[in-house]
Amino acid sequence: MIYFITSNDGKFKEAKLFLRKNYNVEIERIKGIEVPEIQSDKLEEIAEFSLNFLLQKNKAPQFVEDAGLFIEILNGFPGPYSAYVYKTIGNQGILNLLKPIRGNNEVKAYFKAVIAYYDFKNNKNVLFEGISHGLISDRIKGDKGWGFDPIFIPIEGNGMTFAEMGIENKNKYSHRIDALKKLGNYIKKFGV
Ligand code: ITT
Repeated sequence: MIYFITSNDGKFKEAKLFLRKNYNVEIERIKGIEVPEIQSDKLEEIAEFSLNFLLQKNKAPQFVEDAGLFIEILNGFPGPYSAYVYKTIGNQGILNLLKPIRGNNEVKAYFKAVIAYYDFKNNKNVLFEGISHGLISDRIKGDKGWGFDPIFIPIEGNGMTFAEMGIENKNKYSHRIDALKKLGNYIKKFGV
């Protein structure tokens, strides 16, 4: 068993389903831990900083994940600031920003997730990265997801947003799963 420390229910559910089904790995969550997040334009730095903070309190097999949505025409915005931007302007705010500049063109974007895992056996941090490429929809579509799911259409998703496809299908294409596969394979090879 390993801990996934996150305040985000959507992330936790997706990871739990995937790791149990594919790697027979159980994850648990400790609620109520306030993890400070540094301001940085690198997801890797943010994730590792949070992990190191947790390790000072509890040396246990555990991981954190930092993720963001990078929109090409906005030079990668909101990227590492995604949680803040989602809270302040939300999906409609992103669509409003894009409206005057998108014309009839596709708006390319990708989600990226970085997992920072503490390998208890070998007493070291290991990072795993995952990416999902896609497009930003011109309107909000679907009610099955969370965060930016209703405006993100993964390349392989037949035109559906993550929020239209639901967790099982989102888990076929998502950045989080891309990173979790690497974590799962690492655990398979080296144990917990
Ligand atoms: P933690 O406690 O794990 O940090 P958080 O929600 O603050 O939870 P992040 O700092 O990694 O997570 O912020 C990532 C933001 O990017 C998140 O709040 C969403 O707005 C967006 N995001 C990341 N992955 C997403 C996904 O799979 N679907 C939809 N939105 C996503």
